[in-house]
Amino acid sequence: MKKREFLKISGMVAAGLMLNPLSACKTISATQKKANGFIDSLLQEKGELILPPLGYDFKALEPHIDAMTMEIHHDKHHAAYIKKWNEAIKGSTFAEKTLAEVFASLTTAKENNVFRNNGGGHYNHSLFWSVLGLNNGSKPTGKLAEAITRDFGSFEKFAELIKDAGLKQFGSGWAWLCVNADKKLFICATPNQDNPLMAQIVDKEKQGTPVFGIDVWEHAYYLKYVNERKKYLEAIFNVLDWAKIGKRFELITA
Ligand code: MN3
Repeated sequence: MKKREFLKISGMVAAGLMLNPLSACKTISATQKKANGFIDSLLQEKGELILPPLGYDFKALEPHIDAMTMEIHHDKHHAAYIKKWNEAIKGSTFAEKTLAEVFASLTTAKENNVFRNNGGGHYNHSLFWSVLGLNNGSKPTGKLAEAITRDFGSFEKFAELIKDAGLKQFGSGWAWLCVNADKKLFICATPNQDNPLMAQIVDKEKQGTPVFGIDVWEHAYYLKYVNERKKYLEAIFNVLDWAKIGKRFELITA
């Protein structure tokens, strides 16, 4: 497929996903659905996947996250997860399951690895792209701000805890802000492309719905920050779009 056709189709698919009603969230307003974009509908995808567009320029997060990193991260790394998923999904036992169902039924069995790594890779990155944007030093507001204060004491304490989770994740992985079944916020980290939706893979205390995740794979920061993951984690706090994250939090706790 030519690049132009591919971009056109990806755009059409993303637009289609945005228009799809969220079956599990019938009480959510149209404004909320639009604001949250395709990310929740993403869990309803089945079978072959298409790389979703980034939604902004590669240079949009400069100087905190450089354009080259964003381009390689989206166009090479994320694209590779999709390619490998698509090669494996045809005729597999997961072909008729939604991404949400795949995550819930994945086990640590070796034959699950291709779906665990590449399905996780697709969802985790799609969520990551959807919450990034220059925040000009802003902080969470509204219900998210209240929940952060309630569950962590302060925004500063929350920031310290999630950066610490990212820093201490040995090797590749993700640091997450999640909500549990009681709609309380918690922070955790998972290795590789695992995520808190993989209920049979992650420990019980890490199971929940991600509000957002921070990619701590070296490919997310090595070009600009080399081996200094701590500096990258500080930089990420300049590009967490709290308006988008706040809307997503309200959607998943509604
Ligand atoms: Mn990555």
